[in-house]
Order: sequence, then structure tokens, then C-alpha cells
Amino acid sequence: MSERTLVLIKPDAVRRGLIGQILARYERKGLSIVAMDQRTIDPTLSDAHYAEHVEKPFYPALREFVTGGPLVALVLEGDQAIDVVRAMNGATDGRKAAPGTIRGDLALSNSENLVHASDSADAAKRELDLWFPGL
Ligand code: FUP
Repeated sequence: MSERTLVLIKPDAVRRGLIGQILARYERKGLSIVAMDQRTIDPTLSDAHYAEHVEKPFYPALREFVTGGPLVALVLEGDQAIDVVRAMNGATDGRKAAPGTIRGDLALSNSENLVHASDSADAAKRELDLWFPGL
């Protein structure tokens, strides 16, 4: 069943010049890019996006990081896109993520881990409304 998911190519990936490499992986897989926008977000959007994490000890550093430079927000579409993209991204901690995944191949950090993707249908709906209202 075709689904849409919200993906962020985070500021560390933009800084490292990895936008093209990451996008190429999603395209090669057969996912469609429905929308794409480079932007620098403010703390309000960070707090809303990471609502489940705002009280956690790591959140102040995460907010600093995610608002600290441009990121690329995109909407990807395809068969079971939510689970497919999560699998392609790999485990949260780049040091533990499996080789072959984006984080496993390109990240060595638990915080600066290059990409975000919605983790469920409910999260995808919420995040798509937040980042691309009216799409
Ligand atoms: P994920 O869904 O894989 O992006 O991971 P989580 O929702 O668990 O965490 C969201 C983001 O918080 C991660 F991408 C990185 C950051 N994070 C930390 O900085 N430290 C932690 O201990 C856990 C997560």
C-alpha cells in the first residue's frame, strides 16, 4: 500500500555535503520525492517535531543541533514507505547501525545521525501536517 513519510536530512548531513548521496539512496530504492524544501527551523518547530523528547536530558543539545543550520525536509512516497525508510536509515546510534544503512555507512554518533523518518502511520500524519501543511 502506498504511503507517505516525513524525512529530514539533518544539519550534519547538509554540512558534510551528503544531501545528494542520501537522496540518491532513496531514489534508487524507488521512492518518489513528493516535496522537498531546504530550511533552517526555529526552536518552536523543533519542540513540536520532537514533542515526545522535549523533557529528556539530551533534548537541549538536540534542539541546538537541529536548529543550528539548514536541513532538508522531504516527503517520500511508495509502497510501505514508512517502514522501508526506517530500515534504510538504520538504528538511531550510528555506531551500532548495520552496515548498508545510511547511518551504518555514514554516521558515527547517537545524536548527529544524519536523517530522521516518521516511525509509524500516526507519526507520519502528524509530522506531514507539521512540516508540509496543506500538502
Ligand atoms: P530515531 O527515531 O531513530 O530518529 O530516534 P529517536 O526518536 O529515539 O531519537 C530522536 C533523535 O534524538 C535521534 F535522532 C538523535 C537524538 N538522540 C540523542 O541525541 N540522544 C539520545 O540518547 C537519543 C536520541
